[in-house]
Amino acid sequence: MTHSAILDNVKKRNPNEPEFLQAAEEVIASVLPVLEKNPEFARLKLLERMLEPERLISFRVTWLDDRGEVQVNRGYRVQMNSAIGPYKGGLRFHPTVTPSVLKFLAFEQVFKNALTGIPMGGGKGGSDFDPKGKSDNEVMKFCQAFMGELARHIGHRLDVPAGDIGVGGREIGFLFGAYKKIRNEFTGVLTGKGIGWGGSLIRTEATGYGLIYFAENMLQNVGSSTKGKTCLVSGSGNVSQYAIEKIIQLGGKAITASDSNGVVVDEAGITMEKLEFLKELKNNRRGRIKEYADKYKCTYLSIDAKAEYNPLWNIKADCAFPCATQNEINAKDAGNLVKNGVKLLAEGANMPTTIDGINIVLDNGVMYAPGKASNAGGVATSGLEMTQNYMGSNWTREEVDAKLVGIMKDIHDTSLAAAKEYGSPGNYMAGANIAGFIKVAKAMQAQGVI
Ligand code: NDP
Ligand code: 2IT
Repeated sequence: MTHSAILDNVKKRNPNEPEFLQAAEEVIASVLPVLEKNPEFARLKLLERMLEPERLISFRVTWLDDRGEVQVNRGYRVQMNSAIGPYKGGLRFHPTVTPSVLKFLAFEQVFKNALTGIPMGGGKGGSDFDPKGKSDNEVMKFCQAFMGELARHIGHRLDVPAGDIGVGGREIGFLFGAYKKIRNEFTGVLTGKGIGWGGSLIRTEATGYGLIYFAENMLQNVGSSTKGKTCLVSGSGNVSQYAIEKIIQLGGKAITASDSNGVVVDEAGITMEKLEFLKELKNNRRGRIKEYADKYKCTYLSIDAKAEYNPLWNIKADCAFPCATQNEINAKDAGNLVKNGVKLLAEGANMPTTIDGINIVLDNGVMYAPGKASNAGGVATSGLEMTQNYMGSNWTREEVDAKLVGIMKDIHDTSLAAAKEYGSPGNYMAGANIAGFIKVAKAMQAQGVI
């Protein structure tokens, strides 16, 4: 089948799922040369099979808020592909969560997890529950109700969820407690657990650190490094915080952070001390980023979600690291990045750049790393957490960090090699899609038509 025939078919089957179709379109275009070289993959309809979730679970979540009012949310788990290992991927709690969003995330997760070299299949889940403005007690009540249903569908050898937007250490704790109570077993059914009850050192830092390790590999590949580079970072959550930390540690200068309301531009550079304030503000007080601008007297730019472009991507810099959410860089933003001299765009978020945006940066010679390669450090370290749980012992901080550094280099090198082999030298997007696809395709081929 041609690119457009496969894509048309996916469109017909998933008519109201723009995010899923966007993720699918990018991968289909990248892997066509593989299907041409391996007609057996095409005959077995491996790509078509990968585009269909093995299982999609949707359930009602009912809970009582602090006023005693009944609240009704929707919960989901998309079990996308288990060819190379148990389903693995995060849970997202955000009002924008829909089956389309979770299917795009689960689909990308399959390729990302394959790239890590750790045997993990792909999945994603979550709810339209909005943790913003909720008390700890309400978040706990919701997590317990959510796990009340999810528990029957997951397990440490079956499906191992973790965090994503709106799900951090607090939520994983409540979810784990609920699972343990329901199933009466202590297993590594979730990752991102606390240190002291099954968690791995470095898991909290891993996505952000891994992103900057990946970018460092890209820069070193062209004889440069992070040192001295001015960097734009979006978001102010888990991924952003540790991306900023690693940029500082490698001698770069991070000058922005944001939340859904606005952007702070700190021309002097975010220091470790300012970053501690940001972590306290976001993780403990759960406040808004404007407080940072007020405290450190720097520029604050409001974000208007309906505006043509995001002011964050219209600032002079060398590198850009989107770490907030999907489609935060559109074609106009991509044009602004190019205009402002940005030479490297590496994605911490999942699918933060639209297809038009990607084409613009690639056409203008910007080095571009897709999230499924550059943000894979988080799930890779989740894989290391699973391994430690299975072994029943723990690695040190240095051991886990060294493994993370090695995995990011491997993903970098594998993506570049696959891109070259299939005729798109230097194109990390093509390379990551191809390398991830081949790994999963071979496993599916060996396991028969199921
Ligand atoms: P957090 O919930 O910790 O932080 C999310 C950040 O993004 C917040 O600053 C939030 O601002 C902002 N944000 C969320 N939605 C929007 C939106 N619609 N518009 C503008 N800003 C928004 O999440 P993470 O840091 O964990 O995740 C960030 C991204 O990284 C996501 O794309 C996620 O899928 C991806 N990722 C996460 C991994 C992980 O290990 N956690 C691993 C790999 C990828 P506000 O507070 O205003 O909502
Ligand atoms: O998008 C992602 O890779 C994550 N949210 C992390 C998933 C995981 O299982 O650690």
